[in-house]
Amino acid sequence: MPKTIIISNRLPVQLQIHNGGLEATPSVGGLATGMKSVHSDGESLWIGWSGLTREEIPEGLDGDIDAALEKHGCRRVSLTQDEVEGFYFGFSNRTIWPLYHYFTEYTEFELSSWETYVQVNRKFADAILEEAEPEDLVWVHDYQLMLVPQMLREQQPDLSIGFFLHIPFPSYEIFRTLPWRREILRGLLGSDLIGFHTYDYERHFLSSVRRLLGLEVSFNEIHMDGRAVKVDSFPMGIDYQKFNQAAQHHAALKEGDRSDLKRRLDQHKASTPNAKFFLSIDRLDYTKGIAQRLKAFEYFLKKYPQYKEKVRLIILAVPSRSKVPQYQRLKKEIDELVGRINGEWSTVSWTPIWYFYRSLPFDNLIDLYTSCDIAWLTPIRDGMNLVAKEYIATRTDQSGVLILSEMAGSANEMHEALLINPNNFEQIAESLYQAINMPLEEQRSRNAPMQKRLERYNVEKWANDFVDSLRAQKKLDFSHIALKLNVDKTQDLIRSYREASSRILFLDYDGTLAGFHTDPQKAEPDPELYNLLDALQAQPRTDFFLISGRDKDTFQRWFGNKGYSMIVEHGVWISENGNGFRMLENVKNNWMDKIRPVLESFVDRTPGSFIEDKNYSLAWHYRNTDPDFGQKRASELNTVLTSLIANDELSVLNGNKVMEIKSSNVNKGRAAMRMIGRKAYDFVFAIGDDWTDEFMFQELPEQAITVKVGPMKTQARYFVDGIGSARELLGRFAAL
Ligand code: GDG
Repeated sequence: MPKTIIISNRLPVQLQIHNGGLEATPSVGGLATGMKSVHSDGESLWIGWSGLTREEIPEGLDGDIDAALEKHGCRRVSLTQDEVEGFYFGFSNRTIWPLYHYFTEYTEFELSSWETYVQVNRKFADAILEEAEPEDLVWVHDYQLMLVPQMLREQQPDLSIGFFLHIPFPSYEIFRTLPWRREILRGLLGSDLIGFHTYDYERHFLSSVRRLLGLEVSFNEIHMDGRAVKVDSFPMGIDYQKFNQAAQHHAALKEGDRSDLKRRLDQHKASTPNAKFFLSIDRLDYTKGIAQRLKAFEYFLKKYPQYKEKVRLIILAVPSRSKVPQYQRLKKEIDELVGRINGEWSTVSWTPIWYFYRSLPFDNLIDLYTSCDIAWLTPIRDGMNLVAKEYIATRTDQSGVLILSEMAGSANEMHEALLINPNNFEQIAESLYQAINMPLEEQRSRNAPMQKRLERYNVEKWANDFVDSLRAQKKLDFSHIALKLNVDKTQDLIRSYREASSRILFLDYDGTLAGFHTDPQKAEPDPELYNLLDALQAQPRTDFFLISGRDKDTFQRWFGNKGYSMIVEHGVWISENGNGFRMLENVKNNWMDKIRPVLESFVDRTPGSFIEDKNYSLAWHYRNTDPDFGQKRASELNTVLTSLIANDELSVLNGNKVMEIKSSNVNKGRAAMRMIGRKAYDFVFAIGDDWTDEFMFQELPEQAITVKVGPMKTQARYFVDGIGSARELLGRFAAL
């Protein structure tokens, strides 16, 4: 039975050696908590680092470690101290983590860390390859393993590979500063499906792919190496039932069965019934804005002194990455801030801040969630923030107020919370005031819809959605697009070609026989292409047409003395066997003076774009513009033109980085149909790469062999990878 292989830096259990024996504790953190429920059911294997370096493992303990991990469905990747330094504390946490959270001032670019990152990613990939069968599904998690998908793809091209990024993907302007930006993108693109928490992260990623790799993105799919990579957003949920039921269970406990923490919290509540508890829970990380929260708390106390002795801030900061200097500095800063604020504001009966620097057991976490009136979660940047969701899930009576940072991914789904900008202390103070004074009814009306959503889109649904989407992507492959011309099918084609008594071929030029050039006039034919076309021309049973949107003068210059047959400007002009061009369709061009100024205004405002003036059509080229900007302008132009062209006489063709306006009654399909009607052809073939060729693919009879160049959505029956394969196929026809 195919299995799911989950792969992340850390395993869901952490091993520690205590008094010579092994101790397994659950890992803290969003990823481990979330995926645990997925891992627990079904056939699945989790591969990751155990938390112990090679050097830390006493001799003879390896077998016990493996056995302990196997009990949890886990397999470890063994890492040395140096590898953990360079890969985890180095590249992952001093380069990627700060960069992706927009902390550029903390970002270090160390070649040696990068090299270790590559080496360790290779180790993870090798560990997967040892276990993976071709039918298995591999789900790679997070920023520590961004090169793994490509490493797997190279070794096992048919594997289903999904990748999910748990942190933000930054805007292009930030991402481009990374010296290894292309390597990272290529690493990720080894996947079949790449998931992000929000659409913004997805959008940033696609923009970087377009700009840095120059790959074509159509909607949310990237086409490369004959594969389609899908990019989508899947906002991660929580195990709602687990949190909700734990809260219900806690509420039902008799006093004697409650935890010490809960009893202390209850005592304080009882002694000052109107007092409010603010709760802040995070890993101790500079992205979480804990220091800013402390300062904002003090600001609030100064602004609203009436709340002195009436509010208390409970901070749980879970130790994290304490070997990284910024984290050590942050810890010191927070210790000092808590000390100073408590020192300045405390009274005999009141300490404004309760500060826990440790990881608490799950039940204590529930005690905190259920006892605090206001959850104050205001990260500076956060991929998602599951704590916000967990807080809402535990509010079984629907009371409680969530103050949430706009910069957390979860803010996209939790509109009913009080959303704030974590840098705006004034707004934070106002929100705290509003939260303290919010009537219970309002609290409930805000929390109820959030609970409903969290219950429905829980972590299981999230994981299933991702896995279903990955399976669908793999199954679809290109069958929805066209069949790839494989070796067998090509043999069949060659046979039909050989056996046919009369053949006709329609060959598009740009993007099919020749590559694109920044200046279209420079995309002239090379000697190899002339040889190929000459050979086809010499075959007595073959008629072929170069069929193009280009102007007739260019083709006359390039092919005029060759005697090839040509159809240009999408079917306006035809030249057969070296005779001059004549009009094939009767078309008007009196509309051009009206449309040209519109295109000119777009040229002025879109650096790099230009107009190609043909006899019966106008084309606006935007290949040389900034890709995102060009795309944006193209859709703007489309809107403008659609409103200008109110009748059916003109149509707009969206080609490959070109928009062309021409008479509606002219297209390659119509022209090709006129040609095949003139003789009884028993082999009809058309090949092309863009939208203008789709007219041929649509209109030619069903038995025609239609071939798209490039794996894109098409009406053609087959596709080939690129110009090289197109020429190779024609070369085989020509050799017969
Ligand atoms: C990354 C992204 C994204 C916390 N303290 C204790 C404890 N926790 C648990 C919480 C929660 C998890 O840890 C923290 O999750 P977050 O989402 O808030 O944050 P990160 O660890 O930074 O996670 C984040 C996440 O990945 C998922 O994709 O949301 O943006 O940064 O589940 O309950 N659990 C226990 N004791 C604690 O003291 N038992």
